[in-house]
Amino acid sequence: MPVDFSGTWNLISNDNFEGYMVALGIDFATRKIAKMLKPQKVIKQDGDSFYIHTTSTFRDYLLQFKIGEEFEEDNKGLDNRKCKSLVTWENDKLVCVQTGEKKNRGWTHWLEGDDLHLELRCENQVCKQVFKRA
Ligand code: VLZ
Repeated sequence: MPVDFSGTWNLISNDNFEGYMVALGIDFATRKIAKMLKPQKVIKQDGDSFYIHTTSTFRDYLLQFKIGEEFEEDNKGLDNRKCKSLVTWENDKLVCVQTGEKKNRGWTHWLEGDDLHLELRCENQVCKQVFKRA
């Protein structure tokens, strides 16, 4: 049985989101707003199908994908750069590689105790987020 990420999750810590946003080329004004946000994630996991909806008072981002199937990601409302994304299992971690203009772009989700962890990567920047069940 694979890990089940399903649920509603609230952000409790957000380390170096600023560096990650700078690496993505997010402008100053947007960064000032975005770093104050406490986003919530709603994850629905059904076999190999995932729905990850990140919501905040400022912007929302919806991602839907199947494990092992590459898809076009538009990053709408984030940096708006299109990339080819592929999500796979690496043991109990969900690993996304986002191939495009930005080097070393991707993210990893995993569970640790009752917490949901997320590492966001772009170029030489790593943002580390932790979420608790709502
Ligand atoms: O998460 O890629 O769970 O997409 C932040 C919205 C969304 C706030 C960050 C507005 C998306 C920010 C992070 C304005 C610049 C992400 C994946 C893994 C799913």
